[in-house]
Amino acid sequence: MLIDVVTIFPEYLAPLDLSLIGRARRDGLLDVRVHDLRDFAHDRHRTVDDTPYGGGAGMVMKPQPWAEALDHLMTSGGEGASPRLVVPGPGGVPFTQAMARELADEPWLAFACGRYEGIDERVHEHAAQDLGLRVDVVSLGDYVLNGGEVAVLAVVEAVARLLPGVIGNAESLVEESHEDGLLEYPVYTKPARWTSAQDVTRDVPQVLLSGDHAAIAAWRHQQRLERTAARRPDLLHASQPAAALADLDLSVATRGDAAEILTLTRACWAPEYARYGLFGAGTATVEEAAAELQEWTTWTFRAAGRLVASVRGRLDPDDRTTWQIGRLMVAPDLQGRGLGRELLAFGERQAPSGTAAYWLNTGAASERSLRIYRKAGYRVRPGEGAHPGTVDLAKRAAR
Ligand code: 6GU
Repeated sequence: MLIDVVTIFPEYLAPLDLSLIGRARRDGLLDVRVHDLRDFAHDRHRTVDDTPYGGGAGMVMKPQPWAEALDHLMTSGGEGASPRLVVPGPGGVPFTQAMARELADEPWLAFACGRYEGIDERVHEHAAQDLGLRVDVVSLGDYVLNGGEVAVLAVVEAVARLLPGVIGNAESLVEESHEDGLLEYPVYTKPARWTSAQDVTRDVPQVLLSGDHAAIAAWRHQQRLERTAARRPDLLHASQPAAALADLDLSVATRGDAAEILTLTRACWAPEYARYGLFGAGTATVEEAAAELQEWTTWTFRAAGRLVASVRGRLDPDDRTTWQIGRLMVAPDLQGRGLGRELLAFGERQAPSGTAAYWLNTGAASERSLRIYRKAGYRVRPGEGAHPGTVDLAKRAAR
């Protein structure tokens, strides 16, 4: 792969001589050429920027040096060859592992590092329309850097490590965060028991020492789900097509569903946890989630295999005429489509005949849930509910 970088700070790209990328360059897997934009300015001060038309803070990079730099790149490739142009900037599309894979398939990439307030917009048009380049403005994330150079270092590293031969072990590419949409599991090395200078002893999780490969794989998968739910709930909810309850696959939950139910619980309750600082409240572990499956009947609804909704019910242990409904959950990306209301009606229909009342419990400040329940005919009982910070609601059952 050939990589060209145009910048006013060529020294900024020096790290590309180091480590895996440096070795890939020496091995001939990768050719990186760094160009000084000022070499394409012709005045005595090698000026590359000027004040913005329309006013505003800062400086804008002039079209002429950029156009000449790009024209120069075009003549440096083979006959008919042209690079794909990547322009790093905070206003770009988010750079992802998927884009890294896409860029890794290109034979030639060029990076245009903007500084100041950015590059004159006509340079983008010139590159796309006059030179026929594919141009992607790419952002590392929602924060502002001083220029594109650091972003180029990040993008080149993410791309170069995907090139055949750059990393020895192909498996180490697959088994990692973002390659399959989940974050990585926690890792440990020797010693199995380690004591810090503060005299706290910590053991490596027992399962990793067990030699039971299936158990280890299951534990790691569970860790990945929990981490992703806690740190990146957005990754668990890639947008789904509209769904009504009838379109989803219904089953009664068993032990094997406990981990996913816990993940759904966290995803649904994360906003409440954040608002009330309750993190860690409620069901904490898969074991607890599995134990609760024994005390309640839990129904799961899946779309394309993914658990997207769930509800549970049981007769009140202290009053066998009251049907308790709980954990009414709809995945965050499917909320606001009436699924919650449908789920509640479904939960009521599961009550045995002879049920005199339905009972629910929810966060005292959970406006969205309370609205759904009130609309469905539930009334809030005075006083605190079954758990701190909650209220109980009830509704007479039609007999
Ligand atoms: Cl790619 N460039 C700049 N200047 N700022 C950024 C960025 C890129 N990504 C996030 N912030």
